[in-house]
Amino acid sequence: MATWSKTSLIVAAIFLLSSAGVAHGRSRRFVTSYDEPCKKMRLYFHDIIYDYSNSTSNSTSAAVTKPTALSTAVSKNGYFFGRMVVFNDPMTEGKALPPSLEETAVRAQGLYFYDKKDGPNAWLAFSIVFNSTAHQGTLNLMGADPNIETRDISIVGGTGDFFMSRGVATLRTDAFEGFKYFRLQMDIKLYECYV
Ligand SMILES: *[C@@H]1O[C@H](CO)[C@@H](O)[C@H](O)[C@H]1NC(C)=O
Ligand SMILES: *[C@@H]1O[C@H](CO)[C@@H](O)[C@H](O)[C@H]1NC(C)=O
Ligand SMILES: CC(=O)N[C@H]1CO[C@H](CO)[C@@H](O)[C@@H]1O
Repeated sequence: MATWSKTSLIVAAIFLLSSAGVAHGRSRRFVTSYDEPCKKMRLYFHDIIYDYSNSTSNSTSAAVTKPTALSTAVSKNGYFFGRMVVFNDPMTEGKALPPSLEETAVRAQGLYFYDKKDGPNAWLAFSIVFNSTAHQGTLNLMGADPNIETRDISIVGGTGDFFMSRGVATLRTDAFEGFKYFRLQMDIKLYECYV
């Protein structure tokens, strides 16, 4: 390494960057722009929770924990402390539910759990999986989801078309029907991405 000239290091760096850029069959440029997002998308996240009355095929999300002794003692209105929900939810560009809940070009796959003793304060970790003509790849998101009107979670990375992407997603609850259904508006803003 010590014997490498500056020029050969630069040549190697350019080679590595350009091979990443053409990895998906087209030449792309990596942009880092903290003032303005290099990419913006609005998607709606539909969480259709198995509520023991809807048919199982209508549900894309389910609680995977039983209430703990602590949550039974302190939680009200079903916001059980420690309640964890695993989902494989449809995501859409518009607000309407898609015709098929199981087969959409964009999915949100992951989990959330309630982390407040007496209210709907959650923590989210999931991937947005893109399988469309526009995008192939994933974005990985995580962060605190407090019970306030808009909240930001981190986009910590990506794969495929979103290789090495990072940014922020602003969430807003757009519809809420108790423990049966809720819809989140997600404004995805990438500040590091290939364009
Ligand atoms: C489940 O979905 C099917 C198809 O959309 C619908 O016909 C049925 O009424 C739904 N069932 C419930 C309980 O919502
Ligand atoms: C992606 O979509 C195609 C059809 O458009 C489907 O055949 C394929 O199984 C999907 N892949 C995944 C991983 O869902
Ligand atoms: C998404 C979905 O189909 N939700 C339905 C679950 O069942 C209730 C009635 O039991 C309907 O009101 C929801 O629309």
